[in-house]
Amino acid sequence: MDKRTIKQAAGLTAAIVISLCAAASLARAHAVLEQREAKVGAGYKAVVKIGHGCDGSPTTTVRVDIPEGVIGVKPMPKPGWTITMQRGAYKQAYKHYHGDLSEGVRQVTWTGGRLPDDFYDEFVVSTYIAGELTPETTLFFPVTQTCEKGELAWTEIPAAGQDAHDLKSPAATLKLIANVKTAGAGSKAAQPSSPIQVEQPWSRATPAGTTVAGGYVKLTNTGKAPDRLIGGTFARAKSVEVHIMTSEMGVMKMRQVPEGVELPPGVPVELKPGGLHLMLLGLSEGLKAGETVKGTLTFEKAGPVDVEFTIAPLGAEAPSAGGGHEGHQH
Ligand SMILES: [Cu+2]
Repeated sequence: MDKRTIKQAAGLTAAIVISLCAAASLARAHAVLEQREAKVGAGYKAVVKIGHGCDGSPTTTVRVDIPEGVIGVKPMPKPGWTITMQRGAYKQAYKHYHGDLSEGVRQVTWTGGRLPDDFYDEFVVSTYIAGELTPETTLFFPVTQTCEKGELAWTEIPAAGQDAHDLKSPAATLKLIANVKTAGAGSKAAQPSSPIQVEQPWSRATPAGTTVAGGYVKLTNTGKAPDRLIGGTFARAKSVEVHIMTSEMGVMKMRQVPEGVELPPGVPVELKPGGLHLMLLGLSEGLKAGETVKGTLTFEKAGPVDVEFTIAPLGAEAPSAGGGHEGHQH
């Protein structure tokens, strides 16, 4: 809010002051991305919108920092502006169309132009959102706008648990979403007609203080095309991962299977203790035998399917279907 607005607002009631502030912050809109949602493992055209100068002064430089995991960066040439790119190493290698990338463009700067305060412009970069990034997380694109007089740094990134709305000059945000292909005809009605047959998802009662549990289920792909179990949700868990237990030199080891579980047509696949399983991570409260907990299973093609996990007794090797199987407990 500029000084003039503060003076005007000073004599008014609190309610009006609040609405003036809202209007003022809208007028001084943040540097934002046109498209604020992007799929992981897919191309993304980042369009940075600059809607005003620095307190009336024309914009002469726009600099965008490229977040980790945004790869294959290529700015679109912009008449009247000179584009410079700073390259650097990524924290890890990312899969891209032509093989792994471990370095690339980390910053793009447009200079030499002049964008008067009364005009609006877009600064465009073609990118690819690495498939290794996690859906339902947010990426931050810090944008620095230099003007003939002054500078605006839209570079604030919220700390864990902080609301981005509380920041004075937040970086542009991009929400990541899962790259789930729509399941054939009538995607809304996909669930009842999902070709994946789901048999009794279950988990086990957890000892006191445990915050992880295994999730098990038998899946049969009754469709004609292969599909893949890529994850899911569990009402009482922070996140769900696909894991496998393997015996290496007689020692049981567990590792994540980021590519998920292949479901070839017609072949039943069982997630069970000691093998493939869902890892239910960050449980908000323990699981008790006899409970049911809601969740979803997410398939690459069939999409998300709502399920209910039944909780079997501690140490059970199979779901307690109908309650008659207690004798199998070890
Ligand atoms: Cu596990």
